[in-house]
Amino acid sequence: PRAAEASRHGLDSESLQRDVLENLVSLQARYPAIATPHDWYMALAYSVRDRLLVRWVETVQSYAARDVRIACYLSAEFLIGPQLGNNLVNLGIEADAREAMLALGQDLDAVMALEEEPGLGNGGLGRLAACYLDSLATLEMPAIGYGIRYEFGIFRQAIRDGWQVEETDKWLQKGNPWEIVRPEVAYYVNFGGHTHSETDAEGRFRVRWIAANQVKGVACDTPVQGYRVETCNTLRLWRSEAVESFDLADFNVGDYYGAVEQKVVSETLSKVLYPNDEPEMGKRLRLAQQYFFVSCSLQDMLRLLQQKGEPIERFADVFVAQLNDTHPSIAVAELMRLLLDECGLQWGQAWDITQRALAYTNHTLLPEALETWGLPLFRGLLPRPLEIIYEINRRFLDEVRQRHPGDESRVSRMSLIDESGDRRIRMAHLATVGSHAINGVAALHSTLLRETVLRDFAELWPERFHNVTNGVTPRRFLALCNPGLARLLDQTVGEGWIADLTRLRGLEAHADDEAFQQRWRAIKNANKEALAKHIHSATGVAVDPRALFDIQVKRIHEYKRQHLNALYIVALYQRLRREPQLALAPRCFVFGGKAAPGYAMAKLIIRLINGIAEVVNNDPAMEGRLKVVFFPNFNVKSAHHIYPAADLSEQISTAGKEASGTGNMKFMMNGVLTIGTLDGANVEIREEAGAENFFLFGLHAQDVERLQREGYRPADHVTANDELREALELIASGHFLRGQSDVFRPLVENLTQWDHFLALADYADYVACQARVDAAWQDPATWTRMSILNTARSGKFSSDRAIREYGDRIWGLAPMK
Ligand code: 26R
Repeated sequence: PRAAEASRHGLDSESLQRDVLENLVSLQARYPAIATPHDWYMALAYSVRDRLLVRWVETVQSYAARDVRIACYLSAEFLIGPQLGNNLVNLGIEADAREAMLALGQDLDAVMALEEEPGLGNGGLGRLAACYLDSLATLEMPAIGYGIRYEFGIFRQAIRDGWQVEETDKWLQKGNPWEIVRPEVAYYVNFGGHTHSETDAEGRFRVRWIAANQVKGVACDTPVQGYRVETCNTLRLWRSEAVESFDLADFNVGDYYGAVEQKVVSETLSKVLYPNDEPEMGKRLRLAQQYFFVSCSLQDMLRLLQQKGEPIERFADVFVAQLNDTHPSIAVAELMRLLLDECGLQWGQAWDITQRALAYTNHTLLPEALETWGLPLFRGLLPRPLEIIYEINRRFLDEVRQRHPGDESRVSRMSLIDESGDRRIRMAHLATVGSHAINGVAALHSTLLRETVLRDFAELWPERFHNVTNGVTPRRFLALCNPGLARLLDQTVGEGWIADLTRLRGLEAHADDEAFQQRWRAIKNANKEALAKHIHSATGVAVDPRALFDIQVKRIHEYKRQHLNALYIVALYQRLRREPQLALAPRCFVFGGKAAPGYAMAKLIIRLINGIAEVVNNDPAMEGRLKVVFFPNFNVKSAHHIYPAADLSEQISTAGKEASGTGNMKFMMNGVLTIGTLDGANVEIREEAGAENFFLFGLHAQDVERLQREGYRPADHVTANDELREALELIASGHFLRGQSDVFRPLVENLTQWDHFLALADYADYVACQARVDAAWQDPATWTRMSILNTARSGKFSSDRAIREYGDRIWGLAPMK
């Protein structure tokens, strides 16, 4: 059907091979004899990109021409991971590419391993956005992802002397073949200055924002190919640049160095991703980043509307924008500003469009992670949006007063401005008031959201509150990263599972089949051997693939309780030392995850894990019994090796604290059993898998809430449990830090005095649960059956299901061919 099909778009291995060779010369200026591995990577990447471009152009054209609603996913983070392998899978040409590269004397896996991943996100929230883009394209739903093209993504984590050390992420150093920069798609964004009211030519009142500064945003596009469909959507990331004419003309005529300095300041805006999933109060640059990408994105949507020949009144019929947490919540004020000040609409109509166009997803209930901005900072940077927020608040609080006359405490609880202490803007309130739909990311989380953080709002507008349980893409996290298992699934339930994960139910019939179990185990063992090699090359530690691989990978945070896991390992270590004949199965504990650079306790937990690893791994008595590994720099790339090789998935956050979790789902798909609390999506994972196929322990969310309300005393648990007390004492003694006894003191004291996340309260039950894990592992038939059933019942956790729910319940948007 396509004119140029023959030349650069053939999907067979011969045309791929020809184009790789051609690109090697024309783009890398190399011939095979002198080509570096990186040259081969680039040549192949460009060949694959060519094959995406045809679909991309046609997809964009069809959205422009047809009467469709477009979902815009606004997110400060898109943790998309390596692109080559995923694009090969989604185009359905992995086997052909392998053949083509082999004919050229290259190994596809080795070539793929060279790719630097774009680490444009911190963890769950950013990776979720990437999974959702994959599903939107696969379901052929019109969508654009909007975000920031950080020059430096999440830092690279090195471990020196057991401590985390942050190194800069230079992902763009060798070029990025997946990106198309569009200098002609650019918008100006205002900062600072003041506002000025005037009456325009038609006698209408208008506000003008006289900015002190302007920055230009340039579109950098990445194609997002759906799985074996014609749709290829766009991820549009904004890069900041200086507006040269601005300062030169208005201020610094002739001031060349001043103008260059201005350029540097402007470019700083998209320079670096904030690595914190912790509150970073008063980070002016972070607010500037948020406003920058939101303003560019909304201006882009207005321009696309115009291109479609649609009037402004139709904005919300053509676009719906999903706010990924509060980071883009300034969109509420910015869309109002554009509609009022730039398009000349009246308040009522502008507000109606804004509310219909926006929807907000909350990803955390932790009070310290709820964004607020101090008024002086906000006013200095965004004077006009602030005026609009005041007016939104005035009208909103009138509505509250009308519904609840005389209830001024409710009014101050709900206000967009927190007036207790220094005045701050509550971004979650702004996002909620400006949206037609608000959702949490797992059933429990959505319930708690309605009952706690947004309780008053849920009472006012119950119909606006929803749940959409998170999901992850089975393309990347099963088909791509676990080819051995994928092949077995193809043979057993047919290839349809990749686009309809509920088909994995067909595995249930084989769960007790001995021959099938054996194949299942063989695949797992091969994956474990592969991970053992990666562990060895990354850490120097030799691990035995026959041991139970017990893995916790996620950001390091007290609420996620890596230290609960660590406490158990210390207790186990002491038990094994005392009773060498103990019949416990050999275990290999693997940890991975980054700590926010300013989060001292999280860094200390990393040091503790490495200290335990050093002692345990060097103790001859532990040989063949216990190993501990901290896998450095956990990211999407290393995740590909980790999830398929795990036996046990640690999901042990304090109940009520983890909004959903998504790693839990990636493990489950790969046939990994969960040891977990009733938190986030664990609740639903257990429901789907069946209680008998899930290792449950710990307090329920209500118990946690009650304990904390009534006064929790962690020391009581220490007194009552000798093993726990001895473990804490051993840690405090400096045993895991070459005898330095002061370093882990803060950690131990924090636990015994405060223990904000109830690790000690859950300790005994966790240990008891680990004993059940051990027993189940000792019977391979039981374990394998449970493993098969976990994969079989993981269908719900596909991001395809989640995106269908967003489409049906929130966006009013259906798949389109
Ligand atoms: C305020 C700011 C510094 C900030 C706070 C928190 C920035 C980033 C975060 C990270 C949060 C919002 C996050 O990543 N939440 C995670 O979202 C996942 C996807 O929904 C969930 O699975 C996970 O439970 C949740 O912690």
